[in-house]
Parts: sequence; C-alpha cells; structure tokens
Amino acid sequence: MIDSEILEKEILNAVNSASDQDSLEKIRIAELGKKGRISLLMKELSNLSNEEKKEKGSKLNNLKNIITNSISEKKEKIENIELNKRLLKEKVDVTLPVKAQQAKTGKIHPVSQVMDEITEIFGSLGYQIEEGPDIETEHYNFNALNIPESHPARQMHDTFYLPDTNDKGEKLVLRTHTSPVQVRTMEKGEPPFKFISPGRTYRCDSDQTHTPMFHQIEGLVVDKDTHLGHLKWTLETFFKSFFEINTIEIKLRPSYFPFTEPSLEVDVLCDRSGSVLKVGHGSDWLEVAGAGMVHPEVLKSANIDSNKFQGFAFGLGVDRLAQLKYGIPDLRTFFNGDVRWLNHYGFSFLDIPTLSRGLRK
Ligand code: FA5
Repeated sequence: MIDSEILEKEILNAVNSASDQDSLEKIRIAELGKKGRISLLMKELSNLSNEEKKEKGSKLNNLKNIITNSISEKKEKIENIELNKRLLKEKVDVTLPVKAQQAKTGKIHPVSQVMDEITEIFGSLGYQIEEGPDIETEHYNFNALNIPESHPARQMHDTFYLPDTNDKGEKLVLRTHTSPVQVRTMEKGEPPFKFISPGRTYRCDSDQTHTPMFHQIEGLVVDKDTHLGHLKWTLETFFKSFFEINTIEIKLRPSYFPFTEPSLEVDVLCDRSGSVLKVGHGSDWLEVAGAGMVHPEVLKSANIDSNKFQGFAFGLGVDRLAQLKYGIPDLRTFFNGDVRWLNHYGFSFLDIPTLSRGLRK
C-alpha cells in the first residue's frame, strides 16, 4: 500500500493549487469518487490481516477526512473569488424600465418536462400515480425492501441520514430511491396494482452523471399472472415512445437489487465523446433504470400472498433520461439555478394541465 503521509502531501498540494471549481471537482472525483484512489485503497483493505486492517483502515479514514475538509475549504474560497468576479462583471441596473421581451415569463425545466412526458406515456398504458414522502423511515427505504441493517447493498446507496428520529423512535433518511412507495402503496390497498410514482431522491454522490438530489419514477405492476415478458415489453414500449425512435438501442443487463429477483439494469446507447450527448449513436452506454420481478419478501412486507400474486417493478432515472433526450452533457448543470441555462435548455409554457403544471386548473 502507498505511504499515506506522502499521499496526503501530494493531494493537499493538488487541492491548494486548484484554481477553479472544475479542477477541484476533478481532484475530488480522482481521489474520493467511487473509483478514486482513496476508495480503491479502502477496498484493498479487505486483503489484509485483521491487525493491519485496523491500523491502515484508521489511517485511511483520517486521510479521507483531511482531504474532504481541505476540498470543502478550498471550494468555499474559490466560490467566494468567483462570486466576487461575477458581481463585478455582471452588474444589473434594476432601476431601468423592463423591456417587453425581458418581461416574458420563465421556462419549464427539462426535468419537469420529462416528468410530464413519462407520466403521459404510462398514463396511456393505464398506470395510476402514487406518491410518498421525501423524508423516509429506514423501514420503508431499506428493511421493507429486503435490505436489513447489515446488508452490503446499503453501502450502494450513499445515504443521507437525518440527525433526528420520528415519534416512534425510527431512524430517518432522505429517501435514496422511489422504491419505498411500492410497499407504502401496497399496504394501503388490495392487489392488483398498476402505478407509477414520480419524485425526488437523494444520494451523497456528484459527477457528470450523478447529482446529490435527482429524480426517479418508480413503476409497479402486481397481478396473478405478471411475468418477466411483461416487464421487457413495458420497458421497450416505453423507451421507443419516450425517445420517439423506433430503433432505439437499449441493453437489458443482468443485475442485483435485494428487492427484485431476477434483477436487471437498462442502458441506452449514446455518444458521450463530444460536448453534446447524442442518443442512439456512438459506443457508450448510459444506465437509465433498474428493474426486476418483485421479490416475494417485499410482497410479504406489504401483507400480500406471494403464492397468489407476483409483479414487476422498475425505477427510471428521470434526469438521465432528460440528459439523453435533450443532449445535455453534464447533469450537475441541471441544478445550478442559472437562468441562461434554463433559457437554452428549458421549454415554453403550454397552457395545458399536466403533472408539473397542476393537473386540474
Ligand atoms: C434503484 O434506485 C432502484 N430502486 C431501481 C429499481 C426499482 C430496481 C424497482 C428494481 C425495481 P439504481 O440505484 O440503479 O436503482 O438507480 C436507478 C436509476 O437512477 C439509475 O439507473 C440512474 O439512472 C439513476 N440514478 C442513480 N443515482 C443517481 C444520481 N446520483 N444522479 C442521477 N441519477 C441517478
């Protein structure tokens, strides 16, 4: 293993010399990201003896904290410098009269647009809409989905835990996916079920295709004879309709989720080599959804007899679908709140009732 003192010096030097957010973010991803150097060193710990693990593990954790703190301090410094520069450059005289053109109303954010598009497609396939809370209990986010406390799959979710518990003493999290709505909805009713559930989800993750807050649309169908063929047809029909390309190339890849068996992930063919993201071309695959046949344990959590009923479920990554359909290279720009970005990528307001504009007028 690498000497952690040398590594610390090297990384701190790089952080100190970063002159803008982009280069700082590159350092963060290269060192602390999922495939970053420190994360890889953490993984290597599993090959060591228990003694060595203890010693090197604590050194590595220390190093990780030092680097995390130095990156956030540097980030704040750079933000202040950049803000001051922008304030000097972008002076707006708010006392000037508004020109007719500038007085136009805003634009629809691509995420809202895509939420509406997806909802409309599933609406036409007979799906209802269900909702669940953003602040979720550990029970619905994990346990009821067959992810008990010690399950390694909890690590996959980079969860934001809340400091407080609810009045029943249960631990609270910002939901890491929309899958908790599966159990919440099944508990309330009787099968058959056929619904989607759009909403915000949260994970401690940030790079070109990950943001700490993102959106998913969950889908659940439970009935007596539901099978994997129905799931495949549904996904293929949805993707063709959403991308408006009959020949859209999607890949259904075997995967693992504790709440489905079998499980799969869906990738869409795209080109990420240039500054524009292109769907249906190139040789890159972007993962846009997880799916599978509902695990009998999940049906049991919702008091449904898995000998009589079975179902399929999917979770679509809404922001990534917006990214692909409208060629937006970096997911992080979605949530910068920059009006110029929204003017470029946003959609004009159509005066019709939809999910994001209010279903009833
Ligand atoms: C899940 O969240 C499962 N709950 C999906 C599922 C539902 C599987 C029902 C089976 C049955 P996953 O972690 O792969 O799976 O996330 C699903 C999708 O959300 C991904 O394909 C990706 O498109 C999107 N996604 C995940 N993390 C982020 C992130 N940080 N930023 C943006 N999109 C993300």
